[in-house]
Amino acid sequence: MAMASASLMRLDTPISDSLNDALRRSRNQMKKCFARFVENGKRLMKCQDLMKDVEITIEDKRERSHVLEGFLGYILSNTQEAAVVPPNIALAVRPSPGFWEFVTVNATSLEVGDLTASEYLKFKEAIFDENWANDENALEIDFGAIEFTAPRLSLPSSIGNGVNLISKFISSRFGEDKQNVNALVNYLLGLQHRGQSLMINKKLNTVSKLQSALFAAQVYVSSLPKDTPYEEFKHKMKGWGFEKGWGSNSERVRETMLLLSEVLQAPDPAKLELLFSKLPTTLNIVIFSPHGYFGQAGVLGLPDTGGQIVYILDQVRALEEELLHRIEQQGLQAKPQILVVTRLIPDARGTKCNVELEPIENTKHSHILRVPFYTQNGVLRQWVSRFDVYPYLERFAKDATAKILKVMDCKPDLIIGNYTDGNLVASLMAKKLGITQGTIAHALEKTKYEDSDAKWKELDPKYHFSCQFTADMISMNATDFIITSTYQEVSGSKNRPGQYESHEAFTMPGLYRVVSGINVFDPKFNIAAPGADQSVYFPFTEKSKRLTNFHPEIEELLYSRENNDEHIGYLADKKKPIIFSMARLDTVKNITGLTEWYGKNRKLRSLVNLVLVAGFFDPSKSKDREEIDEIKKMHSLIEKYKLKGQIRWIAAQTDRYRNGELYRCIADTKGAFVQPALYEGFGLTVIEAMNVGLPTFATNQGGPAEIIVDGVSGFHIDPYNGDEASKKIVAFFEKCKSDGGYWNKMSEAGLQRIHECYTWNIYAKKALNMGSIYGFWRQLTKDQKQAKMRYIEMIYSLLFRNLVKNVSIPTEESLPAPTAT
Ligand code: UDP
Ligand code: LCN
Repeated sequence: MAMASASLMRLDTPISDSLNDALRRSRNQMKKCFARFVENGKRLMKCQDLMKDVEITIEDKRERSHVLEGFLGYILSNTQEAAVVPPNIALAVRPSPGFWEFVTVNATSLEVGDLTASEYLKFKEAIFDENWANDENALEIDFGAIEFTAPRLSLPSSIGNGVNLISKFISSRFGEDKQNVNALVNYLLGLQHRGQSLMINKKLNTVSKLQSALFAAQVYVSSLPKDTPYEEFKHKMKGWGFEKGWGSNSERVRETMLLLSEVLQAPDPAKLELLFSKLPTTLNIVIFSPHGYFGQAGVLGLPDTGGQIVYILDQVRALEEELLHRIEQQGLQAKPQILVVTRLIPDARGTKCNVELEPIENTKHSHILRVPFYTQNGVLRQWVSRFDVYPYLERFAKDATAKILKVMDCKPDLIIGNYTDGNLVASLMAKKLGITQGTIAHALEKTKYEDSDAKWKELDPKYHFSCQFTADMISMNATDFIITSTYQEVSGSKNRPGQYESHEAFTMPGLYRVVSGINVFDPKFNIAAPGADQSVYFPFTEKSKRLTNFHPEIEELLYSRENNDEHIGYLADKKKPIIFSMARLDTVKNITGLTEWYGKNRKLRSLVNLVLVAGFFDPSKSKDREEIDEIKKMHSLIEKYKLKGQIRWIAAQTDRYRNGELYRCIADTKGAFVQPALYEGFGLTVIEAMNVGLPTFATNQGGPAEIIVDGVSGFHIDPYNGDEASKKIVAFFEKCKSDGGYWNKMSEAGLQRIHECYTWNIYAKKALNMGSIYGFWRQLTKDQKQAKMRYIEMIYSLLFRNLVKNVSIPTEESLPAPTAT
């Protein structure tokens, strides 16, 4: 649940006046409705609860739609949450993404009052902890109070377009004050590689000296044949004060010089953005992903080890390729280095997670560096859940920093964190070394669990959300830029707040109240969607590329009759199309939900078989709390709905090449992929399935709702309405029966969507441009950043460190028996 404080976005005209009028016009009905809201006993109501009560109270359909047609309907349908504290009801209204309004309505008099975010949160707290709500000195966190001069976007449609906006802000600052142009000269003077200056040296330490030298040099390079190598005229350049990095030949040098001259003369955002994409600002990158089993083989599908690893490894390959391309164009001989830093797990269970340095496949210079977690007793040997990693992170950050500096033999230019733990460690290291930082969440847990903030005390023993949300808030604020996969990740959709938006204002009664945690209108947000490795996930129609060597194994995997360690259940009718899903066996992935929908829908069962790749079958072999529950649930559903003969449950699969072929074999059956998650941050399996040409049904909760255009490039399903979801799947297969071309049409439309929007090359270009431009922006705004960092340091030292003490550290004995993987 998120809402804006005074420093965040509100509508120009407060809603209270119009709401007053609207309530007056339907006074009798509304009195009954508000009385019901109070009487029904629910203290924290969601939009659907309010609507249900209205439906019960105003029974006559025509009368009801008359009341709801106007402003009242608009307010109630945009209310995300209502805190009922009789006789008042406080409404948190979200008229559009990122915009919030708070009002209170007295249920007896229907009197309306405006509320600030802080006041609204206090109402809400009263439901959970009355003393805390009344404590005048309860801790309030307000980043908006520090950032009151920071530029903000104003249109929801601009959210996620940060680089674009930052170029505009920089341009206007150049226009306002020449001092800011000097900052660019200083930035260029700071560019270096292994102690060697790049672009310019100290000779050109003022704007006017740089402009004059650029003028002279451009006249000279323009007179050279276009392809003259830089080496042939580097002495001449040095004479003016120029160093390497302008381009590999005279033409490129001329282009870059012209761009800089134009920017110095009259700043223009588009030219500025282009200039920064050409500067040699980034040669060495560190990417943090501490938790997991992080490896290149044998780890996928294990608890906590899914898309984040796939994403990072593909990301590294794409970034290295783009870096090599840029370095070549810049005329440098440098070797880019990318280090993915994760934890070293001595009990590696057959994986390479106990190896300190491992080259990354299909790259030239990139490595995984593993650094152990320490406890008082020495190195922590075993895997721990991502929810329990907090006690080890501070020491990990320190050890990792020392190790990285040694392995790289220089400071990195950019640090990118992944997920809560990686982002926190990245923040600690970036602060220590003064380096540009980017963060990636993959998924913020807060929106995955209903009321996870307000009910934190209940959930903390299992999930340690007090640590997680604090760590997330620290790194969201410390970082220079944030990469997100979709728009919805930042600010959601019309009806659902975004993952970041849910951190704008929230409360954890008894701990702290956040009135401004992150602002989704901050220009640090950038959407750069990942892709899928197209050498692995290519269309099933590309017959010559098909990995037919896997076919006998896949045939066995899908259709053999016996149960073994890899599969249970069987498919009696091999001719039916298959609906397929593959995910970690987390509650949120809702694989059990899909099994139940299938079990309940006779028609669906008669049309298709169900194949699932997920987790293990033996709960005693799992170490993960949620996975154990889900395994048990799967077995009971198979029993309850008598699914044997129609379901194949396959254990977690670790070979992505074979998985790629498995998706294609499912496409051969003219089947479909179903992603039923209760919530999905992005959803790489959705992209993988679409890349092979498998028609896809995916959850409407989260990233997939944006990846797929419903009914055009696939289908949305509502995971909270299984009957409707399974009917939608039935309708598809029935239509395929009556219309011979329909399956192919949907398959091709999915592929088209992928090619237009989801490739790694587009991603790498965007990410490197972010590193470059935000590196300069942080210099330009360093005073404000310093003030904010001080605030963050206090939160870290006084809050976070204490919260971490509540997370227990496992002893060897407390762990279940090792899992045979
Ligand atoms: N995956 C896999 N084997 C499994 C389950 C998943 O290889 O048993 C892969 C899947 O192909 C995808 C990733 O793990 O590449 C899961 O990513 P997604 O974004 O769908 O979900 P996450 O696990 O990150 O929440
Ligand atoms: C984590 C998730 O939960 C998925 O939704 C994403 O696709 C994956 O990371 C990669 O970003």
